[in-house]
Amino acid sequence: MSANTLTTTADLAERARAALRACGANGYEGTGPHAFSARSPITGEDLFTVAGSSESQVRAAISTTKAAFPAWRDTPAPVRGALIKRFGELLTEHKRDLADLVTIEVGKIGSEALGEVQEMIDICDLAVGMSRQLEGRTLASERPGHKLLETWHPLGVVGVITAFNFPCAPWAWNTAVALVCGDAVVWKPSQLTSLTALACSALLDRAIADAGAPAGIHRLVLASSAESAPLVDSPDVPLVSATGSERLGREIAPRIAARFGRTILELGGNNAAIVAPSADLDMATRGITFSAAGTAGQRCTTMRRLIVHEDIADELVARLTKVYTSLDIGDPFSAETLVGPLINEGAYAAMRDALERAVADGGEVVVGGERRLADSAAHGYYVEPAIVRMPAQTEVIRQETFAPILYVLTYRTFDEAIALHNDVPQGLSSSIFTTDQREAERFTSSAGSDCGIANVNIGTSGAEIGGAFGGEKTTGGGRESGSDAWRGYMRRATNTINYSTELPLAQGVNFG
Ligand code: UN1
Repeated sequence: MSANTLTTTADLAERARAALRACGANGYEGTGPHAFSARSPITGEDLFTVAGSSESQVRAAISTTKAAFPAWRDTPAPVRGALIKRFGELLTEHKRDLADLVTIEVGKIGSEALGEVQEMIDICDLAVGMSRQLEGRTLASERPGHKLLETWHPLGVVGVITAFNFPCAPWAWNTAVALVCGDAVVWKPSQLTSLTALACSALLDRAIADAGAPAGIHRLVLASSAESAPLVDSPDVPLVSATGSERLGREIAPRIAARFGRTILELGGNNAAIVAPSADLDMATRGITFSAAGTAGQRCTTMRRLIVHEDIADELVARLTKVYTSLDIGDPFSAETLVGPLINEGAYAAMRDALERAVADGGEVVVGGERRLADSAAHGYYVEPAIVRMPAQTEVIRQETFAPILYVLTYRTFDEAIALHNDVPQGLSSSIFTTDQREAERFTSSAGSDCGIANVNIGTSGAEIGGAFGGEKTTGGGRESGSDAWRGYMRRATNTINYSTELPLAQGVNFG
């Protein structure tokens, strides 16, 4: 199949049904007031109708998970880990089915779709290990014969809200860790990617049955944002972990804060690379191209800004332009394709609008920006990734446009580069290409990048699951995935234990 011959909508629907069947998902097609269309950005056409969830079904999911929680909380953590081990096996067995669904619903190319499923498998491995290592600390007590320690306990029901662009990995980062921590989970995915969610949820249900875990510890709700309100507002959901836009964060964070609930927020990114004069330009060109044009610019970690030393800017832009011109754009099921479609017309309109604003601000579109394949797919939005040279970091650059636009700015001094880098509202991912150790160290120091992720000589996207994932400022401050991010899914208790025969009070207080 060539990148220009698109898979037909009928084939996509058949392939989606087959993958769902293989994963054990049944009874998902339906009509009624909450039904909506599953769609593929490959043709931009509807596949079939999916029965959605109503607000009362969301409430029921919260009640079910709440009722299942005590038994799960009381299950030893390594036994909880056995469920995740089984889930990881099922994900491995169905890797291809799940990747097919990711390609059908998001338009990701094969290796990126498989990579997303691999992230799920990896987090399962990590979570199984974690299940034997959920640890607290003992601390020095000021009182003789006293022990001071910290213990960590499951929280309850965790609401997991995920975005279309990574339809399964962020759910798995949250869910594998939350389940090992003894929590129950209600998942609300983007309605744009409900099929991937149905398949993942069916596999988790099977793992739950195989492991003999309580059936109600996980529920999937395919509800609209409005119908999902109880997940945000219910005091029965002590933690909401949400991935999505800054707008989503602004909408839900104050509501959850108003009931003193907790959040883990992973919102927008406006990720940049600084390219220093000493950079290995071959490596930089490859790293930048994957981060900026890969996934059609639809990762929260996508590189959106390039801050290049003025002496090498022309050469780097020329190299990138050459690579950009040869990128295969088209059907993500084609083996040659590197850039699949945007998710929908709205994403294309946002890209056009951003390019127009950039040009109005004095920008020059060096390459890309045009629509492709409109003749083969009237409703599919394939675009050429764009590079735009800008005279200054204007307002349009300071906003996240979820499309493949790379804005190029130049700098003269390293201080200027860092200042430009940090002068945006978002703080997710960042990178520097340099072979100068002083610059690399400064970039990763407290006086360097202000982001949650700061890389050296690799791009901004494609993080491994072993590290904590998330960012600062309007990115929301949450951390998911590896390191000690598990602590966010548990509550901490401080215990003071007196094993002496006296009752000394702290701070030397005398009371009678
Ligand atoms: C996202 O786009 O929401 O670092 C997550 C990366 C991936 C995760 C992206 N591991 O690009």
